[in-house]
Amino acid sequence: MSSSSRISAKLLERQLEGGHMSRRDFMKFCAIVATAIGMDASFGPTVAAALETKKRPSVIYMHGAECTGCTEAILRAVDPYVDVLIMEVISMDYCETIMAAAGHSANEALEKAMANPEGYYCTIEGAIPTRDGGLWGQVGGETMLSLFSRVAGKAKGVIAMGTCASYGGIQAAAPNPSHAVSVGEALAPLGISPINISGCPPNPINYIGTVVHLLTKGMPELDDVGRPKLFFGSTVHDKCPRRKHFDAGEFAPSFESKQAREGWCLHLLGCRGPYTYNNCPTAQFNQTNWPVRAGAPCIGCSEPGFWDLLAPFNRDVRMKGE
Ligand code: FSX
Ligand code: SF4
Ligand code: F3S
Repeated sequence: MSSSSRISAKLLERQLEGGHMSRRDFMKFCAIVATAIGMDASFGPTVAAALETKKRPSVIYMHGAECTGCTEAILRAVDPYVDVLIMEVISMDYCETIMAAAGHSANEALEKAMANPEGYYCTIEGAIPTRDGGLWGQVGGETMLSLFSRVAGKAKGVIAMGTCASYGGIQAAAPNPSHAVSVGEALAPLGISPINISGCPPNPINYIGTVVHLLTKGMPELDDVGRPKLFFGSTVHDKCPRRKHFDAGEFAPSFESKQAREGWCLHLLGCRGPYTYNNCPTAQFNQTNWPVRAGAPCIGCSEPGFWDLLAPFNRDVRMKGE
């Protein structure tokens, strides 16, 4: 069984058990997220109490130029399950991928969410095309540039979800025909400086943890490219289980080699872990696996400019002398 079908099966099992959104699930969610944001799991009840004293904040989740992999990643979040986030912690009042409304009723849902007298937070996934006034990226006949300026401009806070929203991402790769830029760059004239949850896709725990941190402890400390240090404070290389082989000068000669399977370092096969800040080795994706453990090199997917500077898709991956 593939890991995605195993996760789907887990979710189905959970639905059949009718166990979602129970008090037990909520407390478990709080304990896991407490750990993710740097507290001991025993602080779960403290997180729960902090969340329970607040009305669930409204979140508007917008899609720009991207592949929807960020949403796909978060919809598959397991331990903590995403349904607890959506049903108990926040009120996801607009998200094109998961809402039933389409067409005019979707537009109406957005306007209604924006009219909420208590305000809302905005998450944007994807980059923003800016060429020709933004004409190359549109939603419902309005440019993403105009729409996101309207929505994010009124928001209480903005999270850029994924590397595309954080730094431009794949559609900003040379020659960047749509002049796609990050949320921070496109919306800087409005004074908007988002929290960047980078990764292509980002780890769902980094988004969930940031949302809960904002609601319970306020703004997390950010690094110099706008990412919460809690999740992006060390490099993939720092915590990599293949690191002892790097230190011993033991490098796998090919992906299919015995040495690669035995855990030798993938640096000479293009691994960009030493230049990449992310928590993949410790958080893993759904506590299941992550690229380097699966035998693939880190391509630096959480770094600004990775698509042109770090990713080895388009050239000889054996970088001699690195
Ligand atoms: Fe895709 Fe998100 Fe990459 Fe980008 O992820 S997984 S291209 S970061 O905006 O949907
Ligand atoms: Fe570092 Fe990559 Fe080698 Fe791991 S596989 S030790 S991240 S260079
Ligand atoms: Fe991305 Fe590297 Fe982690 S490619 S998912 S930052 S191992």
